Amino acid sequence: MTKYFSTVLLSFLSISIFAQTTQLKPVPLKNVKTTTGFWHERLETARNTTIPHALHQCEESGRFDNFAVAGGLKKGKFRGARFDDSDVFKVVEGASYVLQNKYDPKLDHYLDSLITLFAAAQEPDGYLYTIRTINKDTTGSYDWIAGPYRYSFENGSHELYNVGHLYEAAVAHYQATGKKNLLNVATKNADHLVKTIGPKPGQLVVVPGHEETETALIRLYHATGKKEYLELSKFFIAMRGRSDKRTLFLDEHKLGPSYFQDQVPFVRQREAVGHAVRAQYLYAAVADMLMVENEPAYSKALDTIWEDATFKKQYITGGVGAREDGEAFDKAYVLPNDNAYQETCAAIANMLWNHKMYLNSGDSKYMDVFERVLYNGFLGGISVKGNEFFYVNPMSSNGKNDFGKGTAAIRSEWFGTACCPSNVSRFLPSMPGYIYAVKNNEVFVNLFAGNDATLSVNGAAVKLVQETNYPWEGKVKITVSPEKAAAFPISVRIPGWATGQAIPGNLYTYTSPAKQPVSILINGKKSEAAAVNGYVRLDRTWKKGDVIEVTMDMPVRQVVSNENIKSNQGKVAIERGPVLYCAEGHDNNGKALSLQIKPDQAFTPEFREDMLGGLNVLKSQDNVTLIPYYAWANRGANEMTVWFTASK
Ligand code: FUB
Ligand code: ZN
Repeated sequence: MTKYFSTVLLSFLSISIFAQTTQLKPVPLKNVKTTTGFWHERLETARNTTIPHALHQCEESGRFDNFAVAGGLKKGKFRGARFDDSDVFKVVEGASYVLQNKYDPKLDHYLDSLITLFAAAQEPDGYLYTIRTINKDTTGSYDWIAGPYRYSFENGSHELYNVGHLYEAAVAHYQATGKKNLLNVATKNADHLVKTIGPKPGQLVVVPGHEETETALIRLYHATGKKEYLELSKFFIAMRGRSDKRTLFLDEHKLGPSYFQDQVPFVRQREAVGHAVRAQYLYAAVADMLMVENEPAYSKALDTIWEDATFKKQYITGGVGAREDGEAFDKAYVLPNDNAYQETCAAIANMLWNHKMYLNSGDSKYMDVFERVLYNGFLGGISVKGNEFFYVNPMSSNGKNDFGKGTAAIRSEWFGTACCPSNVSRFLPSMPGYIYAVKNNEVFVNLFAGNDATLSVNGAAVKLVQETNYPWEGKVKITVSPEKAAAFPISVRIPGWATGQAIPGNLYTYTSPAKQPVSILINGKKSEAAAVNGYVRLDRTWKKGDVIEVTMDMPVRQVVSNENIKSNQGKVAIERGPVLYCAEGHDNNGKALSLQIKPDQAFTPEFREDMLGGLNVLKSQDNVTLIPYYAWANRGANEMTVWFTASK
């Protein structure tokens, strides 16, 4: 790098002496324990099935052995693909959340044995990437993926992406156990990056080909206080769109630089483009950065990109990335149904991004998107039993054609490229961490799930007990118990679905958007507080055992798409509360695709305890039965559709 360039870049990075801003803080996962209901059952499934299953798959596929071989503990060859280390780190992250939910000495011990392998595989200077360490002397076929030297073909190699997941796992593990064995591996690697990559003379100028490291470095900074991690993340963000100034990417998808969000510097980006997981991990990292330093140019880019993604490029599930080629965002309103790509990882990335946007702003619209993805786009990615997955998530299926990376039209236990199952494994057990947020002395209740939580409000402990049968019923009871009687506001989110707005923007709208009644009782007495900006704010002196009861009417609603979405013209979808429904052939005499729905067709919810883990089906007079979209493809291949022809 020329002296001139390094000076310009250093000054670009150091203009960021911005004032600190006050954002919302999530309530640590350790302080929120699910107790009963929908999410409690899913967390139990994660603990008892998903995590053990994912660990087993990593073992069987050679992913653990790669660390043992790289560390000289075992003889053998590298097995798998260059991004496989990341799956192991993601599952360890998920297992650490499981430990945070409920300590399990066996799992703790098992993780320690894996961490020993990671430490062995790490090279003396901190570098960690099993494929290169094992194939040190190999040239030829490995060159194109790993590049001739460290970080030379970053997008192909995933060297930085992999260690990003290591950092996230390390922080989660440290929070779970208080032990630094994994954190030490992570910081040794991050210290190596800080030394090797950056704008100073003699350093490599490279950025992650697959974003993730940016957000992970900020998380590691928060856990360790080491400012250099934040600075390196800032460097990575600042260098995007300056590929002429650094190591070239390998354009394997021939989609050009926008595949990597590398078309122009981030501050000039205005649209959600390229690989959907990469893109949203970048946007999430910039939102993280905004929580440390208020940079208006970042906010402007982020807000505009968010509107582009949410108002024009999002499926009704909250899933994104319509296009298979490049696993990418397509053009505005191009959202096909049968060949929707909608990678499960992209749904997870959308939640992570929206949650950080929420923490920055306190705007409930981001939690509306989050909740939509949570119950639909995300949850559809894992089977009800917790051991089968979708990588690709279509909106309709004829029950025959292959649409995914797995077997035709059914879920798979694992994939060669296993980013989705490992991502589900880390996200699912982290869910309780998204239920609450606190800003100074104000408590925000954002999601509804049976749980006991302890929050710190102005330095004093407040216990909240939530009881609910959400998402099947719209009634939520919250018992508030501060240590001592104290005055503070509790803001309860009233979801968009309850106030007649399907989604922020006008991509999807209810055919009858009338507001439904929301009732609030405090200690049995009606509260006059109304929803403002998505929250009812209950500001009073709370004392031990005070009870808030929120009841939201949950009618079955028909949804139509913005007319620009060609694939949905003349079609309707059905929702109730946060849950999107679909028809599956199993419940409708083998038919789903040809079903029609009348404008006034009435559906009645019916709870079926025996079916697919227990759920509300919707039944109409003419015997059409709908199930939640998330629960499809759990009974073998069959027809399925979300969008129905609207009959007259
Ligand atoms: O490249 C790593 C992961 O594999 C990406 O996030 C997924 O989209 C898949 O390509
Ligand atoms: Zn994936």
